[in-house]
Amino acid sequence: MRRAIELSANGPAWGVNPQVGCVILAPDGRVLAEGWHRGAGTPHAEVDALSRLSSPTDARGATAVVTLEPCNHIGRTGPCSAALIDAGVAAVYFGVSDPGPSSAGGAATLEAAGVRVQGGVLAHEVEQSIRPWLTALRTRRPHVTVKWAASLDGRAAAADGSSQWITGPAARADVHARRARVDAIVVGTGTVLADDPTLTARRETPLLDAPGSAAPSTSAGTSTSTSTSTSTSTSTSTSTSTSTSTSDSATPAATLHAHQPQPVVIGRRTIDAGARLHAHPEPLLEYRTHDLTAVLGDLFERGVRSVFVEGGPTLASAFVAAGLVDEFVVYLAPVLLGGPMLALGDLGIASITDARQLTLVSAELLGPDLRLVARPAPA
Ligand code: AOF
Ligand code: ZN
Repeated sequence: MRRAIELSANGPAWGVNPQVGCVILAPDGRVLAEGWHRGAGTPHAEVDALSRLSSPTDARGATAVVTLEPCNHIGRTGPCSAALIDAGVAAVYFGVSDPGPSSAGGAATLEAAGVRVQGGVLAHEVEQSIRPWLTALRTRRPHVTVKWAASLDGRAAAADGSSQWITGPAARADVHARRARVDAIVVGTGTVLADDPTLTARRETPLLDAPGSAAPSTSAGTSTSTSTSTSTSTSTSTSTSTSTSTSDSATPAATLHAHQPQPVVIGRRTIDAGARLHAHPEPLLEYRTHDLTAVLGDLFERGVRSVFVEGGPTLASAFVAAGLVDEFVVYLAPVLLGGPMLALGDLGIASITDARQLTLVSAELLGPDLRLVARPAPA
């Protein structure tokens, strides 16, 4: 199962489908084939592994170890329960039950066909490896990560509103890597108007960090992007418009990651003021509402399973107040700003007894900065 989890990580962390890995073993324990899922519409891990056997007959009497319960439905591909039964597999070990209402039931189908089935193998490890996707399927809304960068005293901006580059290149590279693992980035209209953010997943070149090296002088930031914003359901947005803008040249050596998350803007003012996110490669989704539950529900219906909220203090506190945050990623820079520009807006907490309790998951130095990851404490 550890190997299956390892294999699963070869697939994309973003997207409508989960990362799944599968190992097929001979009765004597030899590995006969390995497989993993490469994204929606491609074969599931089990079918991928079966297709890599030297001979299809090798599966007879074999054991399949798969991170997720084999599916039982015809979706974009056929049911894996049937594929395993047809191949003659004698035993199936899996980590976590399929949370999908239509795809679940593979274990029972396998058992009914006489296959030995054991679930819950390294369940905790598998849960952690696909936590955002499982959260999304179980709650029927995308997994929500809220991110901010702040001074050591928790300020996100100086008194004049300037906020860019509080943290250093390592922290920024970490943000870009995390953007590349989610389906959408959510911002509020205030942030769009104030910061004119790019919100793409870029990989900073190591050269920028190397001591004594000058930043490359070539500009890669002159491409022009044209975007069409997509109308959301009638209750949330009616806007369809196009914009042309020049991409951010502040990071000349940045390389775009292969996957770009979809930008999502919440609030009225962007649309009304005509402000636009620039240099975004995907259709922009705009929601003229502050009903975050409705927004997340619509995003889920559109196949969005994970979002990264980079919306500034007002939007971040709205997500917190609504109890819609699964994870916080906070970057603290060793600077002091003082003043009122807090990283989080008002949460309506009058007394310390009402404080939101979190569990700190990790604390790590990224260059000169500190990255904290926290999750809501179990009730
Ligand atoms: C995957 N890859 O390896 C396994 C999955 O739309 P479909 O046909 O691709 O089905 C997606 C569902 O199948 C998914 O939500 C999950 O419940 C189940 N198992 N999915 O993408 C895999 N084993
Ligand atoms: Zn399947």
